[in-house]
Order: sequence, then structure tokens, then C-alpha cells
Amino acid sequence: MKCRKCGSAAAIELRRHNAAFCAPDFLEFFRNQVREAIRKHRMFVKDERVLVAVSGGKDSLALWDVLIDDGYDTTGLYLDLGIFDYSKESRAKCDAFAAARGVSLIVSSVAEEVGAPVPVIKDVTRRPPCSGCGLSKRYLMNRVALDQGIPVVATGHNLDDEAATLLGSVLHWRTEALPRQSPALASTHPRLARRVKPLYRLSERETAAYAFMRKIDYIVEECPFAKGATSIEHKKILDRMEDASPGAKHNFLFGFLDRARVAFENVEHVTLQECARCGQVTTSTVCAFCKLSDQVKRATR
Ligand code: Q46
Ligand code: ZN
Repeated sequence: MKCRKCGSAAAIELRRHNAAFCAPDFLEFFRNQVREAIRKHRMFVKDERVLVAVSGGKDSLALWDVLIDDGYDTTGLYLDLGIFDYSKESRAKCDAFAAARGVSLIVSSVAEEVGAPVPVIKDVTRRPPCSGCGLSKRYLMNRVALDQGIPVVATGHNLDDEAATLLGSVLHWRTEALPRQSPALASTHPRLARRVKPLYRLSERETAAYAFMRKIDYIVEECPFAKGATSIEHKKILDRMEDASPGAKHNFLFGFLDRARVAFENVEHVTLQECARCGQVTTSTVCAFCKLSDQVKRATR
């Protein structure tokens, strides 16, 4: 197999693009996909600060790597979820990455902010761990961005993540979730940062290859709570479809974004207001994060 660009021996084949690349040309292909995502969705510009949410995994560190190399003004944000050794190891990867590149990393701890780490929140609320975890992550990303005066938060969601989320929403016809599925969410309130996903055009296999070729030291283990999550089952189904028909995931996601998403755009407008307690944006008087934190603090006092 030969590289599509230079004709030398290929290091990776991308069946969905009907192409193969040597390592340097694959890295350039990867960066170009990120650049295209940023351009197409006007995610951010060079003189804006960008808060990059990093988990220590391959996707978010690959994203941070590309943005640093392209000269963006980035600050990393690591959310310490307090999930046993997984959190300790993933934080160490983020610390080492930031130190090696001389970029700043903010660490925010769920245990400090909510009153207990994710495993305890799960017990107190008797809900799946990802429920309290996801809520806390979304809240803290936005709050740190506001506190730092950073207008936009970038996350490492890739094509596989986005296609799996879409499949989950469609299987349950969560029509309220569909319009929010986008590579770039605008700020709809002065206290809401924009949210963007510059890796949405790249598959998990491609981000793994990028991280490997760039020698990024990332945490390979998944969060211990990820096992059994329905999103993993949806990914497996999509992998089988992709095997049978290369490009299936891409067509599913991009077809939705380009043609179907608009049909689900919310007609009824929700009124956003500021939480009476913390001032963050919510649809009720007190936001879900403050309610969760109350519940956790009461139970663990
Ligand atoms: S939501 Fe769930 Fe993740 Fe939180 S508890 Fe782990 S798997 S880390 S992406
Ligand atoms: Zn609040």
C-alpha cells in the first residue's frame, strides 16, 4: 500500500476515505481535518483563548497537541472526578503533557466542588455514575471558562463518540437532544461559554494513530464506570456497520448534521435564567448542580 500524497510506503489505511498515508502525511491529514472543523463551524480564532477539557485520554490530548502546534492560545482543564486510580493516573498524564509543552493546566476537583467524588455521588443519588459525573463535568467546564474569562470550551469528542450519541438519541427518539448534537454550540446566554468539538471529523482509530505517531503518553484504560454503558454498546453496533460498509458512521453523522438536524431545531424556546445560588445558567430557580451538591453534602455530612 502506498501513501496517497507522496507514494512512499503507507503507515495507515483509511478505508472510509479510500486512502492510505505515510506517517507524516497522515499527521498532516489529521491536522487538516481539525482545521476544517474549526473553519467550517467558526469554532474560534487565533486571538481568542480556548479552554481545552482534557481527560488524559488519547482524544483530548491529541486535540490539545494539534491546537498548541497550530498556535492557538490554549489553557487545559482537567476535572478530577475522584474515580480511584483511574483519576490519579489520568491526571498524571495531563500534568506531564502540560509540563512538557509549557502550557497551563487548571485542575478542578469534583470532590471539592460537589462535596464528594463521583463514586460517592453515585451511591448518594442511587443513579448511574455517569449521570452525576456528566452533570458535574458540564457545569464545571462552563464555570471555569467563565471564571477565567475564556469564551469557548473545546472537548475531544470524536466521530465515533458523536455517531454513538446520535444513535442513542435516535433509538429513543430524544428529540430534545437532537438539536443540541452539533460540533459547535453557540452561547445562548452571557453566562454560557461556547462548546466545540474540533475532532468530530476524525474516528477513534485515527486519534489513536495520531497519538501514537506523535508519541503522546495517554491513559489507555477507560474509566471503570464506562463498562456496561449503553454508549459502548452503540459503538460496537456502529463498528460492525463500519466493517460491512466503510463510511457508514461518517454518513450517519454527517447526513444528520447536514440534512436532518435542522428539522429538530427547537420551536419552543426555553427561558434561561441565572441560578439563585451560584449564578450559572439554568431553566429553574436553582440549577441541577446546586441541587446535586446539596443532596451530596446532606448525605455525607
Ligand atoms: S461520564 Fe461515566 Fe465518563 Fe464519568 S463516570 Fe466515567 S464513564 S468519566 S466519559
Ligand atoms: Zn447553581
